[in-house]
Amino acid sequence: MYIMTTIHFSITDRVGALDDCLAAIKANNISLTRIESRPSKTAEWDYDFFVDFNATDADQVRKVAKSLEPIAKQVQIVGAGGNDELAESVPWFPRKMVDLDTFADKVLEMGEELDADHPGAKDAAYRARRAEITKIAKTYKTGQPIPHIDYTQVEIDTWGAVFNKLTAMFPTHACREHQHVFPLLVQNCGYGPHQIPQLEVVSKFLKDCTGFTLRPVMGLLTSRDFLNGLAFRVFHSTQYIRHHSKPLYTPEPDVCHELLGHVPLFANPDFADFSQEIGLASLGASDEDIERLATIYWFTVEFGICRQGDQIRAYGAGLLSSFGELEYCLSDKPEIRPFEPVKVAQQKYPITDYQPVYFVAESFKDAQMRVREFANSLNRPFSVRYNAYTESIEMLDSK
Ligand code: HBI
Ligand code: FE
Repeated sequence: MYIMTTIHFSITDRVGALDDCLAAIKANNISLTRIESRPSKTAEWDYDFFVDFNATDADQVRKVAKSLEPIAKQVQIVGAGGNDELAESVPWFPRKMVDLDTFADKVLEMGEELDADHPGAKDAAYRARRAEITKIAKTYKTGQPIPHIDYTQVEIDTWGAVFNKLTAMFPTHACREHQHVFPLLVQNCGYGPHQIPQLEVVSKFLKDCTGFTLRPVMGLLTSRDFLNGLAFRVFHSTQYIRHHSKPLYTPEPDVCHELLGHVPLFANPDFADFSQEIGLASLGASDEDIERLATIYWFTVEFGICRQGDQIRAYGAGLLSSFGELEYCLSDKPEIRPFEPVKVAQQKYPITDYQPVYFVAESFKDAQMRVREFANSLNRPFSVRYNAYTESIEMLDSK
């Protein structure tokens, strides 16, 4: 396994300065995969360089850094593929949209290997169908249209059962942003009880609304990969559907959860900004900070509720796609606390039961501001910005 590495260094403008640095790297028998430069923010006429290469081991990474030290300034290992031996460095993160292609075969659970308690675990035909659908995600590359799926009648009936149950509750339980977008999805994206909308059509719609796009995914990604995608306004979406024997239950994300729960909110500009804010904070974050950000994601994008006038409504996709919990979360049974990221980040939560605690956001803008403040308090040696024109991450001043 190669270690995908990024090293940063600065040089003072002089003829041949970069050449010397590249020669030092070459002396380690390494070929670069990318090099980026920009005028330094810290000293006039200095230039920052970011070089990427695939190292064979941690030792090689350290050697390259060492050999640059005498001839460059501020030599820093920015990313080393999450390698533990280089724990002092910043974990690797995607810098360009195409870097997301490397997540495709890193899923935690795959359709072919369902847990024993999954409703479809003993259904060979269901497992084969899952494998057929997840193959699309496995081979998908940035920029391609998401292939069309001809859903079977059984699959459509499952979707229809979920669709009818949930849409009956949206007027009284969903936040106004969700309710505002839903009719547009019916008009433009084929939402309705008699067909399962295609990801490609939905992705194009979202792109027009907020710049968010969908990317097919085989199953659960690691928190780091999943959150990193949000920095690019990319939402990883499953394309398969839950087992027909239990239409109102799924132990994992499926196309009902994505399309009915997540998609309507990603069409809202404030919510899109909020989600990307979590994504940007996750780039190169430490494992502990990823855990904190994943918890914040859990209590907002998945299980968030918000104040709207004198009422409380659901905006989390886990709530909006669950018939039982949507009812429960607005009842007087769970505990409700204000959305304060520092506290939210420490909250323990069950994954399979209804949540005992929910956090109320005052608005998506307010929540975004609070998350930004929280992100600034995390210890990361640099800050990042997304450049939508080049679909890439720019690294700002080393802190
Ligand atoms: N992966 N495909 C996928 N979908 C999710 O909703 C998802 C994920 N990985 C992690 C995750 N959600 C969250 O629970 C947080 O850990 C970010
Ligand atoms: Fe989800």
